[in-house]
Amino acid sequence: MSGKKIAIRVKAALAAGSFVFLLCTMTVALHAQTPAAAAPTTPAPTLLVAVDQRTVLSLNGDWHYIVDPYDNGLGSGRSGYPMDEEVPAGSNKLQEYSFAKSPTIKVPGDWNTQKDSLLYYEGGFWYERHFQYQPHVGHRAFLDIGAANYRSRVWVNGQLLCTHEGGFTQFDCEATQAVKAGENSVVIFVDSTRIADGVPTLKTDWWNYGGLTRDVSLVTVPQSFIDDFDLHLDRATRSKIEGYVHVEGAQQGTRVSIDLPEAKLHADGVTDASGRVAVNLAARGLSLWSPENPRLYRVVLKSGDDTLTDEMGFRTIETSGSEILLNGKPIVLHGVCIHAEAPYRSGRANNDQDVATLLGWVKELGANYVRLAHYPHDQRMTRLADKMGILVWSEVPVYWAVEFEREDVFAKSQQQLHEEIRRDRDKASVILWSIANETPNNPTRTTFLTRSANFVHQEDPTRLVTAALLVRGDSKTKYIDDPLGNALDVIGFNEYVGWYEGTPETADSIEWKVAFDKPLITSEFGGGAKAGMHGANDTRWSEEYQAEIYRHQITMLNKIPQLRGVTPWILMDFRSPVRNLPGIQDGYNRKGLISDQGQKKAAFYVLQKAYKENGLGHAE
Ligand code: GCB
Repeated sequence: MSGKKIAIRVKAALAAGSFVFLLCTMTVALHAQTPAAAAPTTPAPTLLVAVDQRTVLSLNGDWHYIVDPYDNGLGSGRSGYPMDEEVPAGSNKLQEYSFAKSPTIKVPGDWNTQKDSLLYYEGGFWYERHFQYQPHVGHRAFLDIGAANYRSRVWVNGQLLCTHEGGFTQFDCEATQAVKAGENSVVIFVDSTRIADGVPTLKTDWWNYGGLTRDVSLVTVPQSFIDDFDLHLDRATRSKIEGYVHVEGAQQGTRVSIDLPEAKLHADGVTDASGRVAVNLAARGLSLWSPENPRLYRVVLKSGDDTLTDEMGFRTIETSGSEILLNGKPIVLHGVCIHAEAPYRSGRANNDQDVATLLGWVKELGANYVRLAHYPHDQRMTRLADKMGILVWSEVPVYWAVEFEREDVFAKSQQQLHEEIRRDRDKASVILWSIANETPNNPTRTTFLTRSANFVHQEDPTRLVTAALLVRGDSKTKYIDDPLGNALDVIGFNEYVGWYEGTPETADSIEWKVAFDKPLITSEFGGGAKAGMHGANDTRWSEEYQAEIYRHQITMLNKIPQLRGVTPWILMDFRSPVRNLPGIQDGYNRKGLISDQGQKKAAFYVLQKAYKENGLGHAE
């Protein structure tokens, strides 16, 4: 990105054959509840993994809603909506709300694209529905929320269960004491107001889709249950599955078993005082996961009355000098960035069809990799990436200039990283955790993000840490030397030569100076085009102009020896409130290779050719 663009943005942002089970005594603290404890709100202490693999009571569907820009329903007494009271007909009681008489909206789904009048709405919003439930003796119940953007509070039968901040990560509220036999009420208040001390902060180049944007369900588990596990191939020999299983509420000595039936692997062990069993399982001969061979194994975990089944691939990812090694072999990442924007209908992508369309296009492009920008996407995305053999960069919305000087903002970002990693550490596709995008280069920022990188390395030592950095320089020389690079395993850098800076040919004479002997990924480049608009190669917004940028960029990027990956910006046009050029943008960022209505632009084919001919980036 150009210096000018940086300046504008920073300014704007200111306003385990032999099977061995070992008791784990040391590493427990590493995965304990540290980030949650440090968080500014009161995140529920339990975070369930692989909820999508459990049998749950789905609460998706129609919910009553009340738009509440003045937070009126948060008031006490008769104005408080959480009690979810309905006054019988003919009563003299004064009640100024009624969920039963209020309209309904779909969950999952952002509110903005479900009702015309709510397109630009940001603020408080109440959701309500009833559900039938039969509590099971000796079991616990959790309300699982895939994502609620941005701040939320959850009540069951008038009892406040939890609050949560962060719009793109899953959380679980324990409802064991609140649920009753028969009919139950659940009320959720979601507030999408952008806040300066939020993650992200006030300004983003994407739509602030509010609401319960992902699946909501009630999960019933035995008194003691598997809430977390990490199983991965060891980097040194690639013939052991290492990690742990954690059983929430387990007495010391509780038995846990692991089975991979297709691989005929079995192990069992007992929990330590913290409910954890360390895993060290000899697993020679596994068919390793890769884009060419996205082999998944059924993994069955059992402890007492709880059984959790998952589907997992096994592979290693590491770097060596400027190489990225997948299963020990150099790999080049041919990718594209994706926003969680629903094709054809706009709004947040939230169903199987949405993700199948997006990742289908990725395959058609000839890519083996995606950058899921700029926040964790729906779990369907990483599940499907696992199945399709698409490698993934996953990110938290530490975007542009968040308030790096604030410790509570650091805690929020850390909480989001924790929630993201916990949900997706069972996915072989995910190889990179990105801690930030385009952040200003200053010591406060560098300290903040170095702490983030250290935190991620601690939480997940098996994957690589990256960030999309800005570059500096002029139209002749560009420098990739942001000191944050020292804390990263892989350097991502964004640049918009030919769009925000110069013309497509400007790329021809640029020399790149790189301060790190680490793998480089061009995490963004590109330019806008209105699908169907044709013109000369130098006509802005034409498909030809965008295609020309791609041609020159490909030639330029191939001159950078450490280049090991690219994710141009972006697969599909997406809504953004900062893109208002009438007739061209109309509220959409038009840098997609495909329009929001699925029309492929000329640049799509330029990139496809480069990928199919293996003509972009080389491993040594
Ligand atoms: C960027 C940002 C991305 C924007 C893109 C653009 O550098 O990382 O979020 O959407 O540029 O289109 O300007």
